[in-house]
Formats: sequence, C-alpha cells, structure tokens
Amino acid sequence: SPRPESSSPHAVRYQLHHTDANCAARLGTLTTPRGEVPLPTFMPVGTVGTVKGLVIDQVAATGAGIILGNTYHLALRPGAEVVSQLGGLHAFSGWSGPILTDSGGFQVFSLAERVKITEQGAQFQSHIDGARLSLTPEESIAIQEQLGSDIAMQLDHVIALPAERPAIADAMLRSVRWAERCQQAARREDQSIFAIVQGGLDPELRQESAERLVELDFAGYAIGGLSVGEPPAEMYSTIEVTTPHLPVDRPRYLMGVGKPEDLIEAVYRGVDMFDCVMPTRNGRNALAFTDEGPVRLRNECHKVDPRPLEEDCPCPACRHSRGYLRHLFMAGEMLGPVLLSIHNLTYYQRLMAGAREAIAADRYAEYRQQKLAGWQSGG
Ligand code: PRF
Ligand code: ZN
Repeated sequence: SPRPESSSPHAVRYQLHHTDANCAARLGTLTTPRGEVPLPTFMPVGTVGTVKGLVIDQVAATGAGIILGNTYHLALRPGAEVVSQLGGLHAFSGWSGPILTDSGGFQVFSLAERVKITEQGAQFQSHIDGARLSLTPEESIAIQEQLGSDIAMQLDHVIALPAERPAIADAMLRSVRWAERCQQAARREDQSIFAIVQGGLDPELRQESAERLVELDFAGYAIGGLSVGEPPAEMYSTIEVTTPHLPVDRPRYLMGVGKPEDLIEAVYRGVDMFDCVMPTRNGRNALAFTDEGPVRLRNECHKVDPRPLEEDCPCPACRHSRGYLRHLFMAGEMLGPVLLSIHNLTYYQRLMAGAREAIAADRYAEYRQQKLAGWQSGG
C-alpha cells in the first residue's frame, strides 16, 4: 500500500507508525534504496564484509533486515578502492539488503595505536601492520561512498569515560563540527548520513549535542559514547534524557549495544536500531542466549541434556540437543560456533519482532517485564 509522503528530503527515511500508549517505544519503518526494514531492529555486525562464520543466506534466514560494516577495517584491508572495484560492499559481501557503515570514529578510539586527534581529524597507526594513517570527516565519507553503504555514519570524536566535563564537552562540540563537515562532503544521493549524539553521561551536554545536530537535519540520529564500561542504569538514564531531544520522524540508533536486556530497556526509552558483536562473538564462545538467560554450553550439566536451546526457536541449532551442541564445542568442531551464531542472531531478531508486535498492541511494558523476569529466572 502507498505510504504517506515523508517530510524528509533524505534517501533513507523513517515512518513512525505507532508509539506505545504506556512508554516511549516506537513502531516504524526504515525505507532505504535497498528496501524497507521494520523498526525496532537489530543489525548483525559484518565488520570486514562478513558476519563472522556465516554464509549470507544464513544471515538472512535469522530474520535480519539490515547489516553493519566498518569503515576502519575495510579501509585498512582490503582498502575501499578494492571493494569499489569489486562492485561495492553489497556485491562484495553478497548482501543485497540495506547496509549501514560505521565511520571509524569509535574503532580509531578502541583499536588503533598512537592516536592523535586534532580539529582536522584523527591520525593513528593501524592495529594490523602499524602503518601511519589519517581519517578526517571528509575521508570517512569518501570511503563510505566508495563502499556504497545505504547509511553512512558521521566521523565522531569518542573519548574514554570517566573524563572531565570540559574534555567531554570539547569532544562533543568537535563531533558536531565534524557532523557538519561530513554533511558538506557528501556527494551520493543514494546514501544518507546519520549524526552521532555524544556528551558522556551529562544530561546537559547530551541535550546540547542533540539540539545542535537536529538543527543540521540528518536522516537519522545515533546515540554514541555509551556501553563503554558505565553501569547499565547510567546508560539507561542517558538514553532517557537524550531521546526527547530527537525528532520523532527520524530513526534513533544506539551504537554498539548490547545485551538482550539493554535492547529491551532502550526500546522502552524510544530507541529504534542497534548493533553489537555480542550474539556472534558470544556464540563463537559457546554462550547461547535464551528466554531463561544465557546458557554456557561448555558446562558439564549440558553433557547429556536432550533439550534444544529453545523449544520454539526455528533456527537450525535448535533441531539439535544441548548435549550435541556441547559436544561440537568440546571437539573443536567449526559447526559449533556457526550454529550458535545463527541461534543468537535468531534470538535477537525474534526479540525485536516480539517488541514490534507488543508495541502495536500497546503492550510493550508487559513484554519488557515478561522478558526481564524470564532472564532473571535463570532457567
Ligand atoms: N561512535 C561510533 N561508533 C560506535 C560508537 C560511538 O560512540 C559506539 C559506542 N558504544 C559503538 N560504535 N562512531
Ligand atoms: Zn535456536
């Protein structure tokens, strides 16, 4: 059915269908040049052009609608020029749906060596071979345009917390200036840029960051600088003071988050999009997410357990017993990490599908309570 015209001039648009009557949770649709995605959604992480261990059809079968790639990693190896010559990131990875690329701001902060940040941009050494490199807002956009993602993230200045307020304010204001430079540098009409709200755990700095970025009018707004070691309650309260300053007709993306309960708490406060390595990384390490909390498959107690990870999960891992899955890990078989990555991604997608259903029925608060109670039960 035709959708009403959006007031957004961007290639990537958000349509809000419904806000839950009892909380800030939102049901919406993200429209991109590569198709539509129902929100809230979780984006599997495909850092170097692969969701680790999985064939792209397996990623699609988990229910994913959009995946994430990384400017920093792909620029270092194989290089944006190589990806471009091989048809862009969609052709390169085999994923024909929407792709969001992170700008490199956070990866420079968390992975690179000898990092120096100036107003111009970041100078650093590669964590792979020590090569001296620079990344400016203009270069980050140029790389993301070569990769051909549907959504490019602005380059931002991420700092370690805790930090002094003036340092947090400086990085936030620099991130706003870099957002404007990214916007000025953008050339592709089939790609949109999301801005990133920074400001540490300070409500006033978060508000100022959001207001200045909203003034510039981006296709979407991310909340950055969280899930960097602060207590969960502080992350939730920071989300809560930020989302009211973001426009209702733009998507909100909480970067690098998180655990299932973090997604549930953030959706409750009005967040629409997430990415995190947790389902895949933990899956490779024999940890499975379930409605009764995490299951550590290497534990002896699963040795002759005939039950699947989850009774009603449609994924291929759940055709097997916990005992069989444990055996794969104990024997060092590569199928173990593959199956658990699939199960965990399926778990995250079903969690978000359940959230969307609950929001549509104004029952998200109950859905949240029910999920939190299950995870606390510990099986
Ligand atoms: N900025 C960028 N990418 C990110 C983050 C950020 O603050 C985070 C923080 N959790 C994850 N990924 N550019
Ligand atoms: Zn499963």
